[in-house]
Amino acid sequence: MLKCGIVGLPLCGKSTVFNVITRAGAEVKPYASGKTEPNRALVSVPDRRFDRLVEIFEPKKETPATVEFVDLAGLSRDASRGAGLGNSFLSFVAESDALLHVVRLFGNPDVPHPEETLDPLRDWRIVEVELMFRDLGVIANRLDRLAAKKKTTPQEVAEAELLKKLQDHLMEERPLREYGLTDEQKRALAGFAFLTLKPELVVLNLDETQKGVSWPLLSRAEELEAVLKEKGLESVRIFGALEMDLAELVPDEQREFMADLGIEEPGRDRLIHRAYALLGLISFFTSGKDEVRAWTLSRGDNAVDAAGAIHSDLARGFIRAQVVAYEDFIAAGASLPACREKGLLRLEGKEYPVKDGDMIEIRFNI
Ligand SMILES: Nc1nc2c(ncn2[C@@H]2O[C@H](COP(=O)(O)OP(=O)(O)OP(=O)(O)O)[C@@H](O)[C@H]2O)c(=O)[nH]1
Ligand SMILES: [Mg+2]
Repeated sequence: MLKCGIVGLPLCGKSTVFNVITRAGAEVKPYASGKTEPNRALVSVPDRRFDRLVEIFEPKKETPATVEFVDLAGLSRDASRGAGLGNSFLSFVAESDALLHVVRLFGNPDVPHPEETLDPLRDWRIVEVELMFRDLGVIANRLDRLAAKKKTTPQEVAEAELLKKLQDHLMEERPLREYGLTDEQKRALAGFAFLTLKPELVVLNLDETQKGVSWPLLSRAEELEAVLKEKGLESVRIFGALEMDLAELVPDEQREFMADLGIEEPGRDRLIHRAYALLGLISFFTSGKDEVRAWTLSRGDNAVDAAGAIHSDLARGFIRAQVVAYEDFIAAGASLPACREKGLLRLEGKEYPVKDGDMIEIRFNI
């Protein structure tokens, strides 16, 4: 199961964002409690295509794609040197496949700010630097251990060389994702679980009391967004507190509430979609009277990977995959025979790269 970890300074609204996404009702509190065990929830990925397939096939069972979200404790300045919850917290970050980095842009005088003032760009940097320090610590440990060895293999010599370059890079306050590692190098370094190599989506948690044109915090948001853009990082704006209330309503009430506030699409859907894409995930569908199901693959996975996601037997006995794109299926009146007639239903071999939205049936023989 792929995991998205929610990070940020204490009291920036992480649990609020977690609740927006998961509707799990995790405790949102005015003071950092020092709780170490994170909240976790599996979230179904909203997908209109999936919903439509359920309407068409009316299956006995429907299984949407899921991603796990993990709500972590606040990361304080100097966490990498043991301050606050320190390293126990950072180990939870290490098991995440991608990070949602929440930055506070709401005023709310009832909620203290760990740095006293509101400065989103500074706050984002504090957390980034902590993540870099943690990666530096991991590298230093490994280099010490390699240096202590009496005999080193050629691979270890090469590893130490690369690690030293990464160390220099981090010392310039640049995250490892900006280093330009090859896929092969990334695979070799996977065991270190470097935090600054993880894909990151920055969530700007806006102030619901300052919506509108003359919003004084807007320039602070834009300042941060400009820096993120330069770094190639994605960001998304949400009204955390507001959307948390929204997520707790039934759909009818939600529509009313959104209309009142002039919100078009719930931040929840946007956040989940962006997180899913951030993780590099795509969905393919299997559909029939028994079950309509969305399966998760990584972008670039092939037809055998798709078979293997369903069952290892299907991968082992794989003959062909029968594939039709969801859009083609709908355009052909949601009829497989019509798709076949029009040549939209294809038979693909093992190497076929699965595309987001493919409807697949695996032909196999065991
Ligand atoms: N006005 C306003 N208050 C917010 C918003 N988001 C969070 N808060 C408040 O800020 C406080 C902290 O929110 P949490 O979501 O618990 O923050 P957190 O980052 O999980 O906090 P820790 O886990 O303790 O680090 C709560 O009192 C929230 O109600 C927001 O968008 N607007
Ligand atoms: Mg929290």
